[in-house]
Amino acid sequence: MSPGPPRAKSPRAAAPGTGSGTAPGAAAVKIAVDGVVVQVGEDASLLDAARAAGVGPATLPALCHDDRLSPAGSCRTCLVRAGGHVVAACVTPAAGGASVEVASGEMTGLRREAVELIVAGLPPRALAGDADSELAGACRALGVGPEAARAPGGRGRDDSHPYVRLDRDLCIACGRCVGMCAEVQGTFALTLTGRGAATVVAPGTGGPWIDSDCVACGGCVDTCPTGALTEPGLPLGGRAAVTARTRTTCGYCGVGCSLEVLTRDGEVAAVLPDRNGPVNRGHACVKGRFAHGFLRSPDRLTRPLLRRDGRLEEVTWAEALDRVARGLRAAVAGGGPGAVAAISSARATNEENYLLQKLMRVVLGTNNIDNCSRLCHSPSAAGLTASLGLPGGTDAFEDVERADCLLLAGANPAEAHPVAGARLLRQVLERGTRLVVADPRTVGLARHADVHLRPRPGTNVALFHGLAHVLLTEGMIDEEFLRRRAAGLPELAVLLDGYPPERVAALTGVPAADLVAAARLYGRAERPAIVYGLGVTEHLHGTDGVRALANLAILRGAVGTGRGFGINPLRGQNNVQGASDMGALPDTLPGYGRVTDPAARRRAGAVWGAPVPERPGMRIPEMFAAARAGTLRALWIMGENVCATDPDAGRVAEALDACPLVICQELFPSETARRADVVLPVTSWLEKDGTFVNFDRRFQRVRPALDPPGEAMSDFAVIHAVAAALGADLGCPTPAAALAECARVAPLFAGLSHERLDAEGAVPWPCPDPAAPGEARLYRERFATPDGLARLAAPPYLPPGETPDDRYPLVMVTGRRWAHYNSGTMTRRTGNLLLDPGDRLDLHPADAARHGLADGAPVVVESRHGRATLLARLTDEVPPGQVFCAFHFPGSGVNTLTSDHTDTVTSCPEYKVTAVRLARGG
Ligand SMILES: Nc1nc2c(c(=O)[nH]1)N[C@H]1C(S)=C(S)[C@@H](COP(=O)(O)OP(=O)(O)OC[C@H]3O[C@@H](n4cnc5c(=O)[nH]c(N)nc54)[C@H](O)[C@@H]3O)O[C@H]1N2
Ligand SMILES: Nc1nc2c(c(=O)[nH]1)N[C@H]1C(S)=C(S)[C@@H](COP(=O)(O)OP(=O)(O)OC[C@H]3O[C@@H](n4cnc5c(=O)[nH]c(N)nc54)[C@H](O)[C@@H]3O)O[C@H]1N2
Ligand SMILES: [Mo]
Repeated sequence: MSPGPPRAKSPRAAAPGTGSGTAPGAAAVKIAVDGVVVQVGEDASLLDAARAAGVGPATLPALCHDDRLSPAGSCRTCLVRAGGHVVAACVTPAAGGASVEVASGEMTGLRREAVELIVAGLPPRALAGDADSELAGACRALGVGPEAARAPGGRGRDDSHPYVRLDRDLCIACGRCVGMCAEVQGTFALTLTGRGAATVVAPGTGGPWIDSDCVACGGCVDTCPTGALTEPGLPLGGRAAVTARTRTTCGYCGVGCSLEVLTRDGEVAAVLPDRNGPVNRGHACVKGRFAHGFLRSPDRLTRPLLRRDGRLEEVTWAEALDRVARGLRAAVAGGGPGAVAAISSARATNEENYLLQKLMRVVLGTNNIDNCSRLCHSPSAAGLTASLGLPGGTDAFEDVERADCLLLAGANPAEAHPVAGARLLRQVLERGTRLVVADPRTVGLARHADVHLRPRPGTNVALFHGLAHVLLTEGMIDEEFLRRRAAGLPELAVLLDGYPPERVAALTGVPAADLVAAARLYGRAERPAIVYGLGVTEHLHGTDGVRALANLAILRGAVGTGRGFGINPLRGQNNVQGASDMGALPDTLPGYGRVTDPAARRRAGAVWGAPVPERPGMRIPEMFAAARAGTLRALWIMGENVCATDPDAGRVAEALDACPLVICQELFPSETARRADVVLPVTSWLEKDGTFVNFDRRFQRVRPALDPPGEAMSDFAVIHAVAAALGADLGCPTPAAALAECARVAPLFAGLSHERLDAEGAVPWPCPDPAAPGEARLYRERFATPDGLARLAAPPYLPPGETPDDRYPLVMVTGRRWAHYNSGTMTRRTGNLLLDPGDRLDLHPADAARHGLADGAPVVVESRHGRATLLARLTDEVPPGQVFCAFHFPGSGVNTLTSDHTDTVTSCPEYKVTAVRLARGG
């Protein structure tokens, strides 16, 4: 990732939808565009006014303009007359003029001349018959023929990158691509080089595009008006062949970007960001935008597989389902309902998760169901519920953007949630939001922080208590709020006596002065917000970390009041929030009624027409332990690659080998599928119908853009088919019917339906009423705790489970890199492999020197649990004594290293702290 220089504030301080200022569309100024009167916002331009009056880009081109960017006013193709002067519409405020002349012969003539001048510098192919660029459209409308493009060309191409193609001859140096990269993506990878007519876009690093800082968000391709920048699936002239457009929600991370999928003859031509997407607003990242090549990978599963004589063989669906049904029945007959368990999928839809938990509870009679939230943000769910009442973030992302101070703890959104990360970066660079980052590594937003706290991994609780200590001792707390709306202050105050900055410095390694500076930024802000990630949760004391972090928001009265924007986890998978919301958890039903609560069981049981088992089921680590102990006889895994992503992978493999029946629903022969007894081929997010819930609790629709490959079926259809093979009917035959039924079980979702989402786009929960909007901001009146009060927590700091010693002297942190996704089953089957070819071990040059390791050299990493081989990457992003790696290439064996220590409250693995030693690889 590129750090990028801090830049001056953009003149477009109130970009559309940023939540501050008047949007150009808000009614304030009246203006007549060729006699058509429109109302626009005070800061709207004449171009905005013309567009509002229905004047499109063909009539009034604006070749250097993009709504997402600050206006440049350099190309002169949007000339209009206002107040007696000829002006560039894109940079002239509408507020100054009562009327504007656009379509007159004179104005059209001026614009034609400006366009002809630009076109004269381009070769004929810029305007070839099928050219579908913005420029070609303008030329057609203005009557500029292909003969106007007569330059010889010859400046060459850059085809080095898998997703971005540059034809230098078509570049008009409008700067839009440079603007997207800087202002929207925040990567600053591009520049304009050369002089005069020879000016052309190029990576700032020089050299080929593939070696640049580009993170392939696609913004440059998206904005290019000429076809100089294109993507392989959609070259200049490619749009004509597009046969369908489908609006859907991205199936990678939890940001929930709205995407438009363009298809041609049943294949994806391109995936474009939706300009009206509530979270992404016309932006996307390398995964959602480009990483769809896995769809047609030759090893995509298209037929069911059954293990016979130790080998997986292709069989019919009937044979596979028969084996599943017989195996499940035998398991229950031999060991009772508790002998079967399911791991549901945070990659799958709400409706699929709903259906699987219903089958487990109603047909098989067990609460043994869990999902990867266990490995991820289960401490958030537990901690936020205990502190505030509900297991989700407290505010909408738009609100977080209005904060004047951001505390970003243990999250690297620049790589893991790039669209959100870019929005946060923009907030810091353009709007001056103060930034405190708590992360041992100097990556992503940490480079732009006012204060960067670098705690030793596993010491968050001490760190957050240290911040709270300073808030308390320096009087930066909201006493009125604490009196009226919170409980637990006296106990916390006693505990915090023990966390003065000097002691916290000793525990965490963070200098006392930095701690005080950070506390003052957060403590004195008017609207502070906390955003956090796995660096807080994936620890032995992850839930304590979440609660200690929530304390800060409560102490400041910055939650549930509008005077600050609470505490917001950047949930990970596309639908991890939803999988839990739907009750794919061992202790809660859809909508978080507890299985131990008779009223919640009655309510669900009444809708399902069957009793609900009351004993909480097993969590994922307990399922593996039970399998190894021989008491779990069937494990059904829908879309989780446990052999690659669960910790202490050797022990996971033992568990699957010991379990008599392992069923795996997958797209690919993953590490897990290869150990299963029955493998069922399923459809991906681009081929299915339903909904996802994103990280700020928004339900959004998922719609199929493609037909399933071969005999693959949706998870929804597979679960129904298994139920049928067991002789049961789950009801709700369609995803829409499933969400409607869930709305009857769960008051939290009672107002939601596919119909409503189709009409409204995105609706956040809680949403108890079909006629009222969902609650984007929580707790305005009271907290959702039993007594309505926020609960300050006072857990003491306890050290992590893994500690370095003489034999394992280094601390390894694991996490993410931008180009790959979790176990990489999907992204490794796309062009992303060219962007990041393998797992690397980041280590400080001082540690590298001590071990005699050069950059790029193979390095063997050993922990108390396993051994992995990676390539060394020398960097001072990590401090001496720590190393970092991702887990996107299962072959490297990273998760054989991680331990079985888990959060004491939720069993979330301690992925962030493993003691290791290094040796030179062969
Ligand atoms: N490109 C990409 N995007 C993804 C994913 C992916 O695999 N690839 N996965 C998705 C998923 S499932 C998830 S859950 C999210 C995760 O998104 P994040 O939570 O942002 O991801 P991580 O990189 O695991 O961890 C975040 C940071 O925690 C820091 N950290 C480690 N230990 C500590 C500590 O003790 N204290 C503090 N304060 N910080 C610490 C690490 O240095 C790291 O920078 O990303 C989602 N998005
Ligand atoms: N060392 C280390 N390990 C970690 C973490 C870490 O920070 N460090 N983070 C943990 C976290 S936060 C998480 S969330 C887990 C993620 O762990 P997993 O959920 O195991 O990760 P994925 O690679 O997303 O695996 C999902 C699998 O589902 C398949 N799939 C995709 N879409 C669908 C679908 O619609 N239906 C079905 N049936 N299958 C589908 C994919 O091919 C893929 O194999 O990893 C955890 N593991
Ligand atoms: Mo996750």
